Amino acid sequence: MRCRKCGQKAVVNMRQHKLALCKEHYLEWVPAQVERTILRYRLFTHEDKLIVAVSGGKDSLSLWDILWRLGYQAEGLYIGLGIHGETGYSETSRKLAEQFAIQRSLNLRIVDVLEEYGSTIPDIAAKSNRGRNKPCAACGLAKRHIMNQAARIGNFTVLATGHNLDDEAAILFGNTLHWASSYLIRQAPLLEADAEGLIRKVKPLCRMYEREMAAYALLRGIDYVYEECPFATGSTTIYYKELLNKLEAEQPGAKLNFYLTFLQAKEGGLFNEKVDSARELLHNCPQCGEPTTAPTLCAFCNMIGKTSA
Ligand code: Q46
Ligand code: ZN
Ligand code: ZN
Repeated sequence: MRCRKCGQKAVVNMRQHKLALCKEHYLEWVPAQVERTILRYRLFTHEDKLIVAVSGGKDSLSLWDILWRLGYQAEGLYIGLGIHGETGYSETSRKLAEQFAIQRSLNLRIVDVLEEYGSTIPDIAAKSNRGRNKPCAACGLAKRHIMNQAARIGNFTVLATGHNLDDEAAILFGNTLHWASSYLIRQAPLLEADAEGLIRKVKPLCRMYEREMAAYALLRGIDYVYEECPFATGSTTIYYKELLNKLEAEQPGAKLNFYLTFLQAKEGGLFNEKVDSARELLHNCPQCGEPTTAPTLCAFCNMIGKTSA
């Protein structure tokens, strides 16, 4: 297999794009694809001040690397969840995120949940009855809260996350199975900051296959945490990813097509009449100042309150 650009030996073959590339051209191709997504969906410009949520995994670190190479102003945000597992998941991922930032002289902000709120995510989940077996609901709530708050306090204009095509297609598959219209309306590469105190959220890797990002991290020499969070095993999202991978093996490009035609249908007016009325009911949480629709304290402060009771 030869590189389509230079005829040298190809190291990556993408059946979904009918494209094979050598290392040098692959490392050029990926940032160019991400730039296309940024421009196509008007995610942000070079004037924006970005904060990238980094977990220490291949997607978020590669995203930060690409944004830096493309000349965007991007700082990192690492959230220490206090998840140990067998391999010291949180400790390893923090170390790799810090090492990545030092190597490129980039600024990494760290919010450690234990230091900041007195308990780790698994403890918060157990004490607040939000996760009997899995702390994922509490973890998701805490991450969304901390990301928005860090972005707002740091005067960032955009929060970028490393969701790739496989993540987005699996979420879309789940939302479609349940025809979860309120989620389908909001699933997009860009979520505008449409209320005071909320930050614009973007997913610049939404058109990149997980496999493409793994190849990018490997060829670029990015040292990332290989293990998934120990609580990720057995999740519905992973099951949907496996189903979609089976489909993709039979029909290369099916995943990308599923996601892109969904975005096109939305641009074409699907879901247009529905308005998200919850946005209109936002007020600021009296404890932390974050926007919330809850009647008094926001869901996060409520959850944290239960851990100290
Ligand atoms: S939600 Fe659940 Fe993830 Fe939090 S506890 Fe781990 S698996 S990290 S994306
Ligand atoms: Zn080449
Ligand atoms: Zn609050």
